[in-house]
Amino acid sequence: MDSDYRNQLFEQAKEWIFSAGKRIRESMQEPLQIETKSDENDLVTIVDKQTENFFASAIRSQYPDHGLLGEEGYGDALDNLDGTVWIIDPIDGTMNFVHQKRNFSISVGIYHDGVGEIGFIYDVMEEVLYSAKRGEGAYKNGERLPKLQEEVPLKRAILGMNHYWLCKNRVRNEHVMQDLAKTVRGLRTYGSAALEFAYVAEGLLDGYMAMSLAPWDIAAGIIIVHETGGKTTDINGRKLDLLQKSPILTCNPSLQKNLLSWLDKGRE
Ligand code: 2AM
Ligand code: CA
Repeated sequence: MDSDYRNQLFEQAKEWIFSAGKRIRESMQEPLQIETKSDENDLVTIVDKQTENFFASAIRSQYPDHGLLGEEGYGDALDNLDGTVWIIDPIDGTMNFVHQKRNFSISVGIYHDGVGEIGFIYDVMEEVLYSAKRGEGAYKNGERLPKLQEEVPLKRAILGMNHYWLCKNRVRNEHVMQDLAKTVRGLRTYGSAALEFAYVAEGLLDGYMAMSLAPWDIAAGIIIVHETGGKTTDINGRKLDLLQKSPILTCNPSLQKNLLSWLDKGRE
């Protein structure tokens, strides 16, 4: 992708994200209409839908040849990532949005022929914007994030994961995962995968693992983490397919081998 064009896309996407964030904050003055999707804990609100619709209309009018993958159904049914494709989660962390009114984000990844070019993760309530362009580093509110250069021993690592790993589950043996939890310094569960990726990029978390994430949960995060030197794969160490859900591990580069070997040990 031509660099002037990429810069123009970056500025345009940033403007839309700030505008969407402002609308979301304003909408929180009104009572929320909450619906459920795949199960009773899978929440969606009118605000998720309005926000995705806002992006979809803006992209279609400004960039009619671009594709869009989105969580709430305003996107295109794509079976490949040819051309320029926006991968958007209008609200990542909807449960936090509904219950806590904080700790949720807008996640926007822009890919060209399958390569991540631009990533944005916007913490809407804190008004913190994480951003990256491929090959140009990652930024937090315009300030460059340092590379993840320091080696982190597992026993000093803070790991993002949720309780499902520690209970009997279909992905990995819970006893092995409990041993991992006891080995690291601490665990955190924030409830917005995109923000958890941003925290890995920032070094607030040394790793984050999730059992099943959709393309829009991770598209921006992969790019931002990559730009600080972090590594993202599925939990078997394989490259991610951004057209389907995957179990993922994103982490400080010094921990990747070790965490993947724990995940390997945890195979039933
Ligand atoms: P969401 O809020 O956009 O639904 C919660 O731990 C994280 O997992 C959030 O990023 C949440 O995104 C995501 N998540 C929740 N349910 C999911 C599902 N059924 N498939 C994929 N990701 C999901
Ligand atoms: Ca969402």
